[in-house]
Formats: sequence, C-alpha cells, structure tokens
Amino acid sequence: MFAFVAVAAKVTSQSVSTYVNPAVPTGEPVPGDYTGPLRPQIHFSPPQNFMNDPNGMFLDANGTWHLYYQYNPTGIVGGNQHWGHATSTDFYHWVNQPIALFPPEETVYVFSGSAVVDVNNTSGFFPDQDNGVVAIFTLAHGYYGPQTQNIAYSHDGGYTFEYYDGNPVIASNSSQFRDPKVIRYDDYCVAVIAYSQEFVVGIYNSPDLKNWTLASNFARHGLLGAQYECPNLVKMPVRDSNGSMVDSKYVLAISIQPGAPLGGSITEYFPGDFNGTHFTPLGSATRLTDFAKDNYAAQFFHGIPDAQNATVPTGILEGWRSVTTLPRDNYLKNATRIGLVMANELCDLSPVLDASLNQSTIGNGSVTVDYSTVDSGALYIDANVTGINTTLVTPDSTLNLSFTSPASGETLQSGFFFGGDNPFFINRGLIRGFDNVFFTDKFSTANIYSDGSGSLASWRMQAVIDRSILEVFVNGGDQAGTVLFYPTQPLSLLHLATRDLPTGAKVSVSVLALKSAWAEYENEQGTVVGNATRTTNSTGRQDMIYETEFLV
Ligand SMILES: *[C@@H]1O[C@H](CO)[C@@H](O)[C@H](O)[C@H]1NC(C)=O
Ligand SMILES: *[C@@H]1O[C@H](CO)[C@@H](O)[C@H](O)[C@H]1NC(C)=O
Ligand SMILES: *[C@@H]1O[C@H](CO)[C@@H](O)[C@H](O)[C@H]1NC(C)=O
Ligand SMILES: *[C@@H]1O[C@H](CO)[C@@H](O)[C@H](O)[C@H]1NC(C)=O
Ligand SMILES: *[C@@H]1O[C@H](CO)[C@@H](O)[C@H](O)[C@H]1NC(C)=O
Ligand SMILES: *[C@@H]1O[C@H](CO)[C@@H](O)[C@H](O)[C@H]1NC(C)=O
Ligand SMILES: *[C@@H]1O[C@H](CO)[C@@H](O)[C@H](O)[C@H]1NC(C)=O
Ligand SMILES: *[C@@H]1O[C@H](CO)[C@@H](O)[C@H](O)[C@H]1NC(C)=O
Ligand SMILES: *[C@@H]1O[C@H](CO)[C@@H](O)[C@H](O)[C@H]1NC(C)=O
Ligand SMILES: *[C@@H]1O[C@H](CO)[C@@H](O)[C@H](O)[C@H]1NC(C)=O
Ligand SMILES: *[C@@H]1O[C@H](CO)[C@@H](O)[C@H](O)[C@H]1NC(C)=O
Ligand SMILES: CC(=O)N[C@H]1CO[C@H](CO)[C@@H](O)[C@@H]1O
Repeated sequence: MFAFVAVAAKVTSQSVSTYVNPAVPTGEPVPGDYTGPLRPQIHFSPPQNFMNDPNGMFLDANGTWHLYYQYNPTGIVGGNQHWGHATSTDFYHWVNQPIALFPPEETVYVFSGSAVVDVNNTSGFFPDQDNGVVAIFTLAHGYYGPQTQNIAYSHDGGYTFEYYDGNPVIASNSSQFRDPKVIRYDDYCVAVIAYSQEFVVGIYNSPDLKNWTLASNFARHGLLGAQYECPNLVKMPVRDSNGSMVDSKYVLAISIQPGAPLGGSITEYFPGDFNGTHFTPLGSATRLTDFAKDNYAAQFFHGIPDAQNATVPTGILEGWRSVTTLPRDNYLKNATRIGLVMANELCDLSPVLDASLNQSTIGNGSVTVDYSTVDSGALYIDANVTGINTTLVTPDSTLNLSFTSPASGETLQSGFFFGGDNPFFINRGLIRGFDNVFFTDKFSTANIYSDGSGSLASWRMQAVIDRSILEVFVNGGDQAGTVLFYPTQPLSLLHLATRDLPTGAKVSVSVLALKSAWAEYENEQGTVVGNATRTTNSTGRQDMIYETEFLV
C-alpha cells in the first residue's frame, strides 16, 4: 500500500504560478465512497467534500462530456474553491478526474465560469491542434474582492489548464462581478457576466477570448433576490405540440441567490431575441425553472443544472455535499394559457434502466411496488393519464405518488389535482433526517393542463427518485420540481393511487428500477478511485505538480 501526499508548494510553470494546498491531491482523482444510504446512484456528486455550481461543460470531439464544478476539496462548506472535473460519455456514468483548475495563490479562489473548445485557434494558444479548450472564470481575491475575469487554456482536451499570462482579461475593482458564461455568435464570442449586487448582466464580445468589450447591460429584470449569479445565454429550439422545431429563440437564465421567493435560491429565465450585442426579452414575465427550491445555478450546454443545499446532513454523515440534477433536454414550448415556457425533458435514461417492476393500466385504482431489493434504491416512474373529460373532473380527482420507509414510517408525498386550479404538490415534511427553519417542507405549482375546449385531455408525470433526491417532471416537463430529502431509513415502498377520475380516463403506469452508475467503478473496499484519463501530456502544466509518494 502507498499513501499519496502532495506537498505544499508555490510552484512556477513558465510565467504563471499556481498554489497547491497540501491537503489537495494533484494529478490523481480524489477517491470517493459512493455507498452511503443517502448517496445518489445515478446522479453526479463529488467524491468527497463540497461541490456547488456546475461549470464549463462542453462536449469534446470524441463524444466525451466534460463537467467541471465548483469544488472545495478541503471542506464540506464552500471556501477553498477549485474546479473539480468529471467526464462521461452517456451523462449518467461519470468518471472522476483530477482537479482541473487550482488557484493562482493561496488567498485567491477559482469561482464559476465556462469553457469553450477553440477549434479555430482564435485565441492563438493552440498552434497545432483543433481540440484546445479555453476556460473563462472569475478569480475572487479573498471573499471581499476584487473579482476579475480570467482565462486558462488546456492543450490536453480539458484535463489540465495553464493560466494565460495576460490575466485578468476583464479587470474590475468590484467584489461582486462574476460567473462568465461564453457562447459563440457568428465569428466571435459572447460572455454574460453578473454584476451580482447591482442586478446587472453585462454582455461582452470578444474576437479572441482575450480582448473583451462591453456591448450592453441587461439590468434589473424579473426577481432580484439579494444577488444575481450564474447568468447563462443559450439558443434554444421552439417546438410545437408534435415536438417539431418551428423556431428558435435565445434564453437568458439568471440564478437568484439568496432571496428567492421560498428563501434560498432559484433560477429564473427569459425567452427572447439576441442580436450579438443586445438581449431583448419577449414580454415582461419572469419564469422559473423549478417550482421547488433545491435547484440552482443552471448551466446550459445541454443543461446540467445543479441541485445544491447549504447545511444538509450528507456532509456530516457521508463526507460529501451537493449533487447535479439529471441532464435535461431543454426547449421552448407553448404551454396552455401561459405561452412560451422552457420544458425540461429527461434525457434518454437507457444507460441506467434496469428491470421493469410494474407496468399497469388502471382507471381509478392503485399500484404498490416494494423496491427494497433494488440495490441502487433508484427508480424511474412514468404515468400517462389519457381520456380525461375535464367537464366531469371533481375537486377530488387526483393522482398521488408516495415513497415510504416501512421501517420508520417516513413518507415523501406528491400529487396532482385534475380539478380546481390544477395544483401539483411535493411534501417532504414527513421525512425526519434533517430539518431547520429554512428547509421548506411543501412545494406546489399550478399546471394548467387543459385549455377547457371540451375535448378529452391528457396529463403526464415522470419522476426519478434516487436515495435522497426526487426530480419530478410535470406534464411533459412543462414544470419541474427538484427536492432533496434526508430519510433516517431508506425509502423502499412506492404507492401510486388515483381517485375520482372521470369514467373513461385511463392511467398507464410504468415503474423501472435504475442501475447504480457508480457501483461498477467500486473497488473491493467500496471506493471509487476515478481515472486520470488524460490523452496527451499538456505542455507545462505537469511541471506545476509537486508530489511525493511514501510507501507505508
Ligand atoms: C471555424 O472556422 C470555420 C471556417 O472559417 C467556420 O466554418 C467554423 O464555423 C469555425 N468554427 C468555430 C467554432 O468558430
Ligand atoms: C494559432 O495561433 C498562434 C498565435 O496566433 C499562431 O502562432 C499559430 O500559427 C496558430 N496556429 C494555427 C494552426 O492556426
Ligand atoms: C480523442 O481520442 C484520441 C485517442 O485517444 C486522442 O488522441 C485525442 O486527443 C482525443 N481528442 C480529444 C478532443 O480529446
Ligand atoms: C480600479 O481602481 C483604480 C483606482 O481608482 C483605477 O485606477 C482603476 O482604473 C480601476 N480599475 C478598473 C478596472 O475599474
Ligand atoms: C480589442 O478589440 C477592440 C474592438 O474590437 C479593438 O478596438 C482593440 O484594438 C482590441 N485591442 C487589442 C489589444 O487587441
Ligand atoms: C441589436 O439590438 C440593439 C437593441 O435593439 C440595437 O441597438 C442594435 O443596433 C442591434 N444590433 C444589430 C447588429 O442589429
Ligand atoms: C401559443 O398558443 C396560443 C393559443 O393557441 C397562440 O395564440 C399563440 O400564438 C401561440 N404562441 C406561440 C409562440 O406559438
Ligand atoms: C364529457 O362529458 C359530458 C357530460 O357527460 C358530455 O356531454 C361530453 O360529451 C363529454 N365530452 C367528451 C369529449 O366525451
Ligand atoms: C407515456 O406517453 C409517452 C408519450 O406518448 C410515451 O413515450 C410513454 O411510453 C408513455 N408511458 C407510459 C407508462 O405509458
Ligand atoms: C481508466 O482509463 C483506462 C485508460 O484510458 C481504461 O482502460 C480504464 O477502463 C479506465 N477505468 C475506469 C474506471 O474508467
Ligand atoms: C509531461 O511533459 C513534461 C514536460 O515535457 C515532462 O517533464 C513530464 O515527465 C511529462 N509527464 C508525463 C506523465 O508524461
Ligand atoms: C443554496 C440553497 O438553496 N441554500 C439553502 C439550503 O437550505 C438551507 C436550509 O433550508 C437554506 O438556508 C439555504 O438557503
């Protein structure tokens, strides 16, 4: 056996240095124990310690998705921020990679940002390659600023980075200026960056990722909360009811943290038009990506929003914190009465689908599934309700879905009312492993599923439960709810029941077990060691790693 020890060192590569904290491993992934009863099995969570925002996601030319994330490798609270890194070819199986970005100095933190593949060498960093990656991110000089925008480049496909020697690329004296998200537009790049406490999203242009010019400001729109963070600008298809693309629009998403309507954080978004310099929202409505409160800091590039929370028990019990949501396919659709909304559709779950536990067609009735033998504790539930004569719906016409621990009696409840205001609710208040005054118990939204035209209506609900996270997609993703919950005993009994549905309504239900995406990477000790899957040796970056191995 050997122990891996990284030595504290301020090391220099070419002209730019990085600081490596003695407790932080370099060149190897951080190992993780993914077996804990609260540890999600088909979601990404960091091997150990604290993760918050997802950062800089991109797809490389080999079909590998790169996920970076705000990572404190030395604690279970935010603080010593780095960019953690994981890769996947199917969005469900993630391979932990070595930490990708280290801070330049001990008291500087690498905050959120994004990454682009510089195919055409517009930055000039990549003389002989078309797979160079440029990361743009905020460096926070202490927690009181200033916060500046900086770039680093990778010659090895995004595994290791070198700081540009001309940083910062956008200087600032502000302590609240962060989270650059870069997209391409025509032959240049566009960045959206939050002036967090002024409630402004700055829109910048650059021909080369180094020289940035402020093009416009998008100021004080929608909910303000206490800060704007993690702006994202993305081009998105508009689909008709058959799923065909009929148009495309831009969506500007802004995360509010803290000060969301339910406390904590939320992501709001605006569909609109973008002409390269200015974003113009369609109308003045504010829309939210999630009706619960545990989903924050959405990042697009085939969106992987993050579900994080501050003081939850996994940090104490299992030594890790926060989880990204499942990947979602986002597009705009015309929701009944509301107009354009961003739909969240689950990406193909087939990489993790396992045995079918139940396939039923019921009218008014129920389905019970004991899933205590499903090792992952993770399920996918799909229910289509068709043939609903809305004129015959009563206030008691409902579909309820619950998950219970027979051992402790704890229950996670959700349900929909087909009549009245069409509320959908989630109640985690009967789960007892964690509570505090800010841990809201009950969430609800209104899902207007019928236009009242008299024709038979349909409604759909999809849900994924994964040990300590529930994601619900209401009516084909018109609305989504993400909640974290911390039972004292594993939930293992599913109960779905309908009541008082009009004659003729049909409910088609399927419940599938999901396979753990982590279990297959565990060694005999139950540890996922990750993989340093570097394809090429980055020039220079290797020189910044000081390490010593001790044989014990
Ligand atoms: C790279 O350059 C080619 C040729 O000019 C252009 O067609 C392509 O869109 C460029 N790609 C990117 C990502 O800028
Ligand atoms: C990439 O850019 C650098 C700097 O402009 C230049 O020296 C190099 O020739 C370029 N390489 C290619 C393949 O365009
Ligand atoms: C793709 O894989 C090949 C073979 O491993 C490697 O040489 C190449 O650098 C990889 N490309 C990217 C974009 O990572
Ligand atoms: C920061 O403040 C200094 C001193 O007032 C000023 O010279 C400098 O231009 C400011 N920098 C930026 C980016 O605003
Ligand atoms: C940066 O871009 C602006 C606008 O395109 C241009 O006027 C300026 O000369 C550029 N500066 C440098 C240092 O390239
Ligand atoms: C983009 O839109 C803004 C605001 O409507 C306008 O002032 C500007 O001229 C437009 N730019 C182009 C290139 O159309
Ligand atoms: C959405 O549907 C309404 C009602 O059918 C229609 O008036 C409106 O034009 C549609 N909007 C879009 C963007 O398709
Ligand atoms: C719905 O029920 C009403 C009342 O029984 C009936 O008149 C109507 O035809 C039904 N609508 C459909 C589409 O079946
Ligand atoms: C529900 O409907 C969707 C869309 O038609 C279909 O793909 C899915 O298989 C259905 N699920 C069930 C359980 O019937
Ligand atoms: C680690 O990478 C090596 C080489 O790319 C590969 O053979 C191996 O299967 C990988 N292991 C895991 C757990 O991904
Ligand atoms: C990577 O390249 C550097 C510089 O050429 C070299 O010193 C180092 O040994 C190489 N590392 C690996 C793992 O090949
Ligand atoms: C980021 C976030 O949502 N944090 C919330 C997590 O939960 C605690 C307790 O409910 C809240 O105080 C945080 O605001």
